[in-house]
Amino acid sequence: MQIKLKTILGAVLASVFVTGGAQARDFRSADVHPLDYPTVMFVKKVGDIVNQKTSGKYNIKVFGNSSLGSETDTMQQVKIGAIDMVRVSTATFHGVIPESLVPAFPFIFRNLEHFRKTMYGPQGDQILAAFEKEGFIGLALLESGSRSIYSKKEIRTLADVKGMKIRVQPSDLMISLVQAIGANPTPIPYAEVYTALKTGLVDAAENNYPSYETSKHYEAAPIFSETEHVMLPEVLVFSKKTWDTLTKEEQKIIRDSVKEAIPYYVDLWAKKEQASKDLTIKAGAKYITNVNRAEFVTAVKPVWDKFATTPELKKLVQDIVNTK
Ligand code: GTR
Repeated sequence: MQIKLKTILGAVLASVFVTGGAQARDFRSADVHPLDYPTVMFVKKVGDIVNQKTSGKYNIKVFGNSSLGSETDTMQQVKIGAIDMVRVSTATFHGVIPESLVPAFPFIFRNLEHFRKTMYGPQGDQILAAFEKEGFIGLALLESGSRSIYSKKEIRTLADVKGMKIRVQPSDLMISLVQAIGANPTPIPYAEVYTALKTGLVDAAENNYPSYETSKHYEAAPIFSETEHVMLPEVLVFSKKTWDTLTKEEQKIIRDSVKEAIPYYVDLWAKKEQASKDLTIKAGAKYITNVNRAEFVTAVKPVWDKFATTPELKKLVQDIVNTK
């Protein structure tokens, strides 16, 4: 706790400094991933562009490796303006912003192209706009591959996961998803999952290739079974508290810079997925591809009905499904 307080204090002190007479400012952004992970590199890139467009007035400093706290902690700190920005999984907002649930509906995206058309398109904009009423400025949704289950055993059928203890992100939807496939969900913050797998607190976790690799989860759970049950996006948000202190022009610069950096991220992400897969295979991980996905699709269908609770959410779901 003391270490965390020190880090936060350091972050606050580092955020305002004086260069050449004009006051310059670093926005502080949090991430759970290491500093060379695509989401972190993306936010740094946004900072470079903002810096250039504001002639050095603003930049972004990213605090990675969960150093400012878990995704839930940092989301709350952004709400009160103690941190300016955060990049988290949209799962972090499931209990706060109902629209953020929809892209986590299991198997809602047919493929990456479908994801991109909707999440970088009108439905993504609708979801981002919903953040504002809760004190956040939604800046970008980002692709994050698909999530699959990994453990010490091979998973091909529903029978294989029955009764397994599976770590999930702290989200009611993710809990329901794992219950729907007949397993036992355990919500745990990301930074604690490695130990949970190592000690046997859980039998399995689920994530994409880059997280599987960089977190070293593959050491404790060397069999990655491609269930591909969800493609939920990452999200970058800005604190409305800080945002409201900026001029309209500065706000536009930040929004434009985020848009400009997305192609850089998409390229980085594709390369990282491949590199992570290669690295884990070299380290001894095994990938199971012949999963009976149809069984999983049927089992998780009730999750859609449970979380599409209003006419507005049902319409958002339909708009995504109907996008060809
Ligand atoms: C990763 C995601 C993180 C975090 C993590 C988790 O894919 O990028 O933001 O949510 O999953 O499972 O906790």
